Amino acid sequence: MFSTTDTIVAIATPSGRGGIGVVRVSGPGALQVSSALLARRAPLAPRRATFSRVSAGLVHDQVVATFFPRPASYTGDDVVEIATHGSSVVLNAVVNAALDAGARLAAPGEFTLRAYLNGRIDLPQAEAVADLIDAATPLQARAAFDQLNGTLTTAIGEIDAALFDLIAKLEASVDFPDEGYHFVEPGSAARSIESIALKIDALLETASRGRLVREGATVVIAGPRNAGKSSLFNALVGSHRAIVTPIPGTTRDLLTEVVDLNGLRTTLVDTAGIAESSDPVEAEGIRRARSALAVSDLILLVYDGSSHLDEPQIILEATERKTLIVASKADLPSAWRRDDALLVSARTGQGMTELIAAIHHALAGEALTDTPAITNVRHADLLTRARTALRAAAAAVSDAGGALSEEFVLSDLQEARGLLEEVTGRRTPDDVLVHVFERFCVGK
Ligand SMILES: Nc1nc2c(ncn2[C@@H]2O[C@H](COP(=O)(O)OP(=O)(O)OP(=O)(O)O)[C@@H](O)[C@H]2O)c(=O)[nH]1
Ligand SMILES: [Mg+2]
Repeated sequence: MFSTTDTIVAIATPSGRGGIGVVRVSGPGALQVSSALLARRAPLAPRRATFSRVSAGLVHDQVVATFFPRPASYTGDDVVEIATHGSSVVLNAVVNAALDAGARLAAPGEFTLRAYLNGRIDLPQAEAVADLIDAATPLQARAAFDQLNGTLTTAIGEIDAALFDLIAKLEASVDFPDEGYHFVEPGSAARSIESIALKIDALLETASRGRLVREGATVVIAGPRNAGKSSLFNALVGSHRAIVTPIPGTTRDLLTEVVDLNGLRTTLVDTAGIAESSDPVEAEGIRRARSALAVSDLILLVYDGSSHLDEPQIILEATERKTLIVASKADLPSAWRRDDALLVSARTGQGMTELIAAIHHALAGEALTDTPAITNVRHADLLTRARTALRAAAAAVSDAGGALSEEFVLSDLQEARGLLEEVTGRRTPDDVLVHVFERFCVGK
C-alpha cells in the first residue's frame, strides 16, 4: 500500500509568506528531477549548499539547493532540498515543475514514513516528529525531542530483552521435556515476570503526566454570578477577551482560550454564573457551564471575597473533580475567610502568581520538568495490554504450583512481547501506520 520506489515532492515549510521556503524531493529520481529544475548544469555535490536558479514557466527565482545522498538523508533515500524565497507562488511553481519532471506529490507524513520504512527511525520517533512540529509549549517540545532521541525505544528495548530472555529459557524447557529438568523454576519465572511488570508499571506511571504534557488540561472557571470569573479569565489570558460588567449574569456562552501556564498547555473556560434563573438565555448558559464542569480536569470555583458568602453555596457546588476555591476581589475588604481559599485580585494582580502555581500543582503535581516517557495514548494502551498479558502469565505460574506448564505461560509472554513490538513498530499492522501518519501535514 505504501509505494517507496518512486520520487516524491512537497513544500516542506508552512504555507504563507516567509524569508525562505523549502521544496523537498526524495526518492531514486531526486537528483534527476532537481537537475531538470535548476539552471546549474554541474551535478550537485553531496551535502553542500549550492546557489542556482530555477525557472518554472513565468516564475524565476534564485535558490540554494542541497543534495543529501542515500542512506544518510532524512528519508534514507536520495533527497534534494531546494530553498527558494518564501513565496507560495514560487514554491508551487517549483513543485509543479518537479511533477512535470516525473515526481509525485507526497502524501501527508510521507517523508517521515519513508524514514521509518527505510529503518532510519522507529515508530515512536516518527510519532515524535509530529509531536515536535505540533508542540505548543516548550515542555511539549522537550518531551517530543526526548522521544525523537530514542528514550522510549531504549526503555522498551530493555523490557523486551528481559522478556526475550525469559521466553528463551521457557522454550528450552518445552523443547527438552525428557531431560526431566526445568530450565526455569516456577519461583524464578514468577520473579522475572514480576520484575518485567514493574518496569512496565514505571513507564505507565508517567503516562497520565505525559498525557497532560501532550494534550494539556482543561480548567473551567465557575461560580456564582458577578463573582469576578470573567475578570479572572481575562487576567489569566492576558487580554480583555471576556465582557466584564457590574451586571450579574453578564457571561452566557462558554468562552475558551488556550494559555501556557508555567509550561502547561491549558484550555481555560469562562462560564455563566450559576444561579436559579428564569431567563431562558441565562438558563442555557448555566446548562452549558455545568456540562463544561463535567469535562474539566480542574475547576476554579470563584466566589466574591468582598461580599457575604452563603456557606451552603460552596457545598452545593462541590464536585468529585479537582477544585480550587478562589476568593476574588482581594483588593477590597474581605467579607469572609476560608483556609483553603486562594485570595486573588484580577484588578491588581495580587495572588495571581500563587494561583497559577496552585493550578499547576493541582494538575501536574510537583515537577512537570522531568520529562515523562509516555506521552502518547497509543503507547499507553499497548503497554497496558502488555501489562495485562504479564499478569495472566504470572497467574499461570502461580496456579501451576510445582508443575509449571510452560506452554500457557509462553503464550501470554509472547503476547506481551508482540504488544511491545507494536509500540516500536517492529511489528505493526498497516492500519496503525495509516493512523499514525494521518496526523502529519504534507511535506513532513
Ligand atoms: N475591585 C475589584 N472588582 C472586581 C475584580 N474582579 C471583578 N471585579 C468586578 O466585579 C464585577 C463582575 O466581574 P465579572 O468578571 O464580570 O464577574 P463574572 O463572575 O464573570 O460575572 P457573570 O459573568 O455575570 O457571572 C465587575 O464590575 C468587575 O469590575 C477585582 O479583582 N477587584
Ligand atoms: Mg462573566
